[in-house]
Amino acid sequence: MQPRMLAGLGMALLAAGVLSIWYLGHDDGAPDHGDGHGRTAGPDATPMVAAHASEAEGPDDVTDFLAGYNAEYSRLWTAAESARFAAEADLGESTAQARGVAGRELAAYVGSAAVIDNLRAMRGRPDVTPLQQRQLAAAWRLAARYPATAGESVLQLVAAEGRAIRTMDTATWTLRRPGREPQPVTPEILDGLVAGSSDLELRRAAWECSKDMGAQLRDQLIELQDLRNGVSRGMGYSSYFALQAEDYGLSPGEMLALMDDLLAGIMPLYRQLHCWARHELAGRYGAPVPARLPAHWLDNPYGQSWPGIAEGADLDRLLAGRQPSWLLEQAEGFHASLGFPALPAGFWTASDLFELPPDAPRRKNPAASAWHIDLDQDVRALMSVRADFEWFGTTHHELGRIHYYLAYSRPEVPYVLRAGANRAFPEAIGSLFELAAGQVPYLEQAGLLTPDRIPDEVRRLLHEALTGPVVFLPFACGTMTHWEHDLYEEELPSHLYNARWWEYAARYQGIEPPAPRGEEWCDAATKPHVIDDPAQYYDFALSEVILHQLHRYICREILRQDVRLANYHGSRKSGDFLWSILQLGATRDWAQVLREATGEDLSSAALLEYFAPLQAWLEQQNAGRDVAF
Ligand code: X8Z
Repeated sequence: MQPRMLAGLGMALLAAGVLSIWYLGHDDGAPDHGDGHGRTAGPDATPMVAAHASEAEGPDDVTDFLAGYNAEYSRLWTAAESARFAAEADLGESTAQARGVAGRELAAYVGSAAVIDNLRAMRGRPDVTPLQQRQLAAAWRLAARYPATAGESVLQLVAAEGRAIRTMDTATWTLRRPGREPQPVTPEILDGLVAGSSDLELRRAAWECSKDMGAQLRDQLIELQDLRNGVSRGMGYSSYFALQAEDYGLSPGEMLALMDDLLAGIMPLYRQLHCWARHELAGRYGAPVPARLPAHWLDNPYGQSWPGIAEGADLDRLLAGRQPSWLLEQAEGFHASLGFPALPAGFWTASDLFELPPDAPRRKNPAASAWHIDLDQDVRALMSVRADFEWFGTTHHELGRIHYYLAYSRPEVPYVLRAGANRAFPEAIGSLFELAAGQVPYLEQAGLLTPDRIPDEVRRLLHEALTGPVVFLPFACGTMTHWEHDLYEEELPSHLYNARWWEYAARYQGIEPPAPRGEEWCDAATKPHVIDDPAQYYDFALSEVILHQLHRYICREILRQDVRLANYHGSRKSGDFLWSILQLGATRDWAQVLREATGEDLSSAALLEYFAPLQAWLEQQNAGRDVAF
């Protein structure tokens, strides 16, 4: 092997950490519910959404190849996920090494020349059945991330991703304030300095400090742009963005059109909220009302969320005195009341659910995650549940993901299609149950809310809009997705990286930097997903829109309740409706499934209906003001 190849392989070994998560993207390897007692493999009621049509056997060679592929894929996935779970539950070098090895073995198989040669020969053949075609297409996308047929380029890509991730992980942060000594800080210290501060000079220094890393990442992003596009084009895609968008069955242009359609829907509400926020913050900072929001006026350095402007009610007090285990019992009882099967016993023994004691011999990832270890009945959650309102919603979210995974863990769904209907669906389903968990009638039924403690609706909607989808979509569908599209599909030249980023921030978010940002910076690269979860940020936005469309259908057509005052608990019909979708996995086109389930194509209409009372209030607050930006 050429010395360069050895070096590359060495870097690949180091970067193996990249590989060990590549097959999940930002998804957390979520599992789904076990088919314990209760509901059988399929829904009790007539499915609202048809399962994929049963098919005549396909050609023997394709049937045999897919049988072998699915068996090997599930074997290697199980090993990779088991190692990844162990590494997240016991953070350290040895578990990270084992995770990297197992992740690399899965990547090596799905991207192997033998698999690619078979796929290239079989996909698109007229005698292949539709379900076989979906499996071949899914396998091709998996292969296209790190295809062995790309030879040295893949090693360079893996090494480059490893270097960029190491740059992010080892970055140092220095706060520079006029007339003061440079101060070494951490992201947490910066957050603490900014939250609640009206010192605009400090806020600007902190914001600029958070952008320093971009200058270090700029050249590495240029390399990643070239390598990711080169490898994707070798697999027949027009760009890396095209590879990622194919998960939705969309071309790059179609994905941008979908983003723009969602933005067109949300913009009237966003402009009202933006105008209100500009006046609120100008008052708070004693500054003139600006046409655009200066980025350092906001606590989040990308403006993707606007916490700290209008706080929601303190709902943690609702959980006072409850044990963390009660939150899990309540969440599982909620799903059982929908008719979902009980979780397998193994869930409760293999999961890692509560905070570790301070003297524990290990540390674990504190973020909540749901896991589908074997793409079958081995489902787990990794959490650190505390008795507070956020964890009340999170337990419903993660168990919702787990119910999703197990719903399609059935013989009719091949292993390679045991995934969400698209990348956004697992997050959409988890967040749908989280939304349901926060609804007043459900909280009252759970014994957490009494009529005297019901939070003001507009105040709650204002907080949800500022920290949720209304502020998030312009960033996710606008700035992030359009910029990453240009980076890959249009090969955005590096001397335009920053100009394009701030052009989009102004156009879609109405946000501008505190001072002109030259091309010596690379502010886009300071958003970690640009480096380590690339060209799929729209998943988060689509999950919000999907969940609201499902929620509105359930409320309108099944519960006959207000979308802001619903109680799913005990509604078997809601459970049957959702189960008919969940059990499909990725065996059918997501857009057809959503249209069949809700009677409409994906749109922001349901999301806007949910926030309608807030829009009316904002219009009243902004009377006489110019809402344009
Ligand atoms: O990256 C995430 C999750 C990991 S799946 C924490 N999110 C995006 C972000 O932080 O920018 C969730 C919201 C959007």
